[in-house]
Amino acid sequence: MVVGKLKRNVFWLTVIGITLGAWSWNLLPLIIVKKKLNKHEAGFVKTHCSTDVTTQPQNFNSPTFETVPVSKTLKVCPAISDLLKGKLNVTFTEKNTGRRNWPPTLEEIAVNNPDLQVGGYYPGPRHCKPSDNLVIIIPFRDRDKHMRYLLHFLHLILQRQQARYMIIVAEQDNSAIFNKGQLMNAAFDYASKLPGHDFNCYFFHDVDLISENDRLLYRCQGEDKVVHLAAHIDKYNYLFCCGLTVGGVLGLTKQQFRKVNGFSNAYYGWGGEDDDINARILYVGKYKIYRPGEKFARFRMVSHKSDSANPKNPQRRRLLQNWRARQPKDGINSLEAKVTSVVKHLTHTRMLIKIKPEPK
Ligand code: UDH
Ligand code: MN
Repeated sequence: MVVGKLKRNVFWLTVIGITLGAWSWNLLPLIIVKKKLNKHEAGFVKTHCSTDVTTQPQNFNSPTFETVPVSKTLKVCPAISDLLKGKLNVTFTEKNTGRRNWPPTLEEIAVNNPDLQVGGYYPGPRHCKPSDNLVIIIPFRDRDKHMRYLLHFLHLILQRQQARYMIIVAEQDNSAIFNKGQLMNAAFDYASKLPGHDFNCYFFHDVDLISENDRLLYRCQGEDKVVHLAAHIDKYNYLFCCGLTVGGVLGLTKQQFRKVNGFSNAYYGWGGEDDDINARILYVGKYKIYRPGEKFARFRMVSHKSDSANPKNPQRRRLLQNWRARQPKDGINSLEAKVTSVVKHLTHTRMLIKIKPEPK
């Protein structure tokens, strides 16, 4: 009798044991999955509000998903950005890039620079305030390929330098002899009056020059000196070219450019306008010229022939001799060029400019 009761108890205990064992064994994987899911979801919920956590694994460190607090009292960006790379691979040969179209199209450049705003305006990094409000002015006609090289490299360089900037391409609207000074003065006039902006630093930039190092800063250096960046160019074996000139890439503050009355409007064809503003800078503005050392200040020029509608100006030496007499009334205060259209691309603002015809 006692033995029979014992047997029955063992039987029921075994049944209960097996049932409990099977139940917990079945539950175990569910508990593990649940734990994993909770951990996974927590990350997404906190960082991204993503809708589909299972099919879209995201990189939490991706800058696209970074939530940056919007603050009106941003700190000034550090003097040297920590995004700089140093020496750049500047090449104009397709096969060195592994890409099919080189230089990239304007559309590709826009896609590569998703933070650009219409008109080629970059408002600066989200977490700090750039020191300058910078404009890059590019005198231009019929150098489409050069422009795409420059826009490709320059946007990346300026954004790594944590600049706030706009790029303006100042294009002559006819096939008459080129007048670089009038184009650059007209673009300065436009940019300096643009509502909603207060641009204080202007770099005048040949379309065919590309900086080989992003440590060369596109930045104004105070009111007592202007900045000449393009002193060492591969085409001239990186020798400081041509003695006096400030050609190629030149930066002035708004105040400095106004003080010297901008560029002369009188130089038609190649040469002279840079020597002329060099004299204005030294003797009217009494500014120093800051030239960063050759270690960083190195440029490549896209190779080109001289343009038939930009022949050497035979008058350039004669004009330069009387630069001082002309300076007070030849410049931004006497500009007669007319802006015929302004088109705002994502990558740049394109101005078409009708220059004053050359006096006969
Ligand atoms: N520019 C144009 N289109 C022109 C002429 C000039 O866009 O038709 C602009 C452009 O920004 C260019 C700048 O003006 O970079 C200066 O003109 P340039 O590049 O012709 O001047 P550079 O001093 O030319 O480089 C030297 C003469 C080249 C002769 C080469 C012979 N091997
Ligand atoms: Mn050139």
